[in-house]
Amino acid sequence: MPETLIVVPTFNELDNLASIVARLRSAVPSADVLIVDDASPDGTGELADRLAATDARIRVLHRAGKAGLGGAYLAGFAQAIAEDYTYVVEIDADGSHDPAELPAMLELAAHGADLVIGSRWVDGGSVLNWPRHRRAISRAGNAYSRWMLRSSIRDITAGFRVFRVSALQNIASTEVSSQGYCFQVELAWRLERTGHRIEEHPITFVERVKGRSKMHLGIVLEALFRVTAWGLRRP
Ligand SMILES: Nc1nc2c(ncn2[C@@H]2O[C@H](COP(=O)(O)OP(=O)(O)OP(=O)(O)O)[C@@H](O)[C@H]2O)c(=O)[nH]1
Ligand SMILES: [Mg+2]
Repeated sequence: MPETLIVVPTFNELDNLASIVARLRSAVPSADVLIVDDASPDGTGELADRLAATDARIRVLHRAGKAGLGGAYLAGFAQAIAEDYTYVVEIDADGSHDPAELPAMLELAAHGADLVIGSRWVDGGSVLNWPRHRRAISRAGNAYSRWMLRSSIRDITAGFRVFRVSALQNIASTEVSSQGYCFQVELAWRLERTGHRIEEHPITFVERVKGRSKMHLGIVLEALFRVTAWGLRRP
């Protein structure tokens, strides 16, 4: 039975993809890598095909156009479920998340965690090269979500994660509708609410050096709006 599928969503990551994939392959050689590219105009999809052609553990899912991070991950999760993987990993392609942390995160999952979050905001975690306003947005977003959703997760917006596939199946991922940070909040909160075991592993998050961020005000506002709505509806 295949064990671990690493899903790498990409949109215009031409300068980052080869490096992150090489680092993943050396950090967790037994894991399979699925690149989910949304028809990046810069040629990231073609580069992904070339990487896949030289390595049987690398595959590419091409989607027709930019349809958001949430949808890209749901497509990757569907593949992990269909092919009976035990764990599925989320990681950014831009180098912000260090693949060298994955063995420790997978170990926590092997010891029973249903979701392991690579966390910036627990003891030992940190962020490198973020301007003050990015830190403030992340900290405030986490504090607000913890309070509004009565969550005890310190970094609920984090995008570096290991999920137990069977736990994801439990929360009917087809109903997950949000994007961006909100997608991450929604998944973690649903698992927490339904009694799944969640652990946070401290990481050092490094701001991307190459390529452009896809973060924008709309993503922050969506999260604010939805977290508020979920919190108010909470029984
Ligand atoms: N397939 C796909 N990938 C996406 C989409 N939007 C973002 N991504 C990828 O998702 C990952 C995270 O996106 P980033 O632009 O780094 O966003 P971020 O990490 O929230 O923001 P920064 O910290 O500023 O980099 C990267 O690997 C992106 O290429 C999308 O619509 N489709
Ligand atoms: Mg990033």
